[in-house]
Amino acid sequence: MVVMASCNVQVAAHDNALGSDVQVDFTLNETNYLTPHNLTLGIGNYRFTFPDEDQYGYPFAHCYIWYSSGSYKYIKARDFILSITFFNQSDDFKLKAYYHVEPYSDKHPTLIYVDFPVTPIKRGENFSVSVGIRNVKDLFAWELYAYYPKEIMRGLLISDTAFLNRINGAPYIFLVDNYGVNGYCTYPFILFGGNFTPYNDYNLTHGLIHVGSTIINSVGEYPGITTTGPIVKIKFEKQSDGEIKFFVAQDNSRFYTFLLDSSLNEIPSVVSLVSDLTGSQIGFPDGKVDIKDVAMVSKNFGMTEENPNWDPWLDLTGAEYLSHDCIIDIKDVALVSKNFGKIFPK
Ligand SMILES: [Ca+2]
Repeated sequence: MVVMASCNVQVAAHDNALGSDVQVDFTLNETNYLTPHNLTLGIGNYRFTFPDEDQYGYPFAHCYIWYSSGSYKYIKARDFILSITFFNQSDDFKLKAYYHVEPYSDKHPTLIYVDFPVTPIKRGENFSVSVGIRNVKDLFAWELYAYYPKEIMRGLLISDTAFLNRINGAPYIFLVDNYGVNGYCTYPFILFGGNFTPYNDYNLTHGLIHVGSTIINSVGEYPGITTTGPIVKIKFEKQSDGEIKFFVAQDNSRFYTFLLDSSLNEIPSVVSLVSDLTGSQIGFPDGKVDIKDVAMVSKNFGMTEENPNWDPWLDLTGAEYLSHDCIIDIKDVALVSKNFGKIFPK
């Protein structure tokens, strides 16, 4: 390793709504600068602060450090301390703040995904099934209607993920159908701890999950959201041998799963597995995870949101499971690969 006493740093900002770099005022150790700005930094601690919005009013999303070695580091905060140590970071790098990163592409449908455990579950073990949404725009409310075979799996807990609250901090309500008695609800969402019991005895063969959630608007202050992630998690116990199944009721039934935009129109969606990215129609899930899905991620390996062909549909996961970190790397390839061979509905 080449040991250096200092490194060259370029500090920049990028707006992906505009597709170009932008000027923002940032602070380094209480001194103000304007991007782009070049620095020479020695060993030490440096406090960087980037503004909430860029000059066009687009919100801060995250920072990346791009090392000249080709490695990178994701930083979620706009205010952080960067420590430069002699032996492992004395390498030139670019520190970049990104604005307006919306995980949405109109080349793909909105996906309601079901995320099953990747490894086999033994009788007596607990496991979770998550239902989430990818590639949605202006989501204001959602409702899930789903069934599971009660002899094989017993529902233990329904957990609210506070999905509609996560972008604008909007007040919202999370409702659980108490199956003809009274609905349970959370408002604010910690009122009942956000955990509920599933209805295991819906009929002779199946248990039922019927939950919904909506933003509570206040004179236009809280619009619909554009994001990705789990909307609800359900914990089960495996009760007998047999395959785990989870059926999401779709729009051919009386009760069904749907999404609403902020004009209260239904948002067209498809239901499949989290790793189902494509099929015979490119970019449209086909209910199975095969080499088409793996190839689609692999073809875009290394791409970031600065690339003009950036496709957020392929950004499945990050340091945190299913987080949107704006780079297609080995974590994304690994997630699809782990689900290779899975089909939906299963
Ligand atoms: Ca597929």
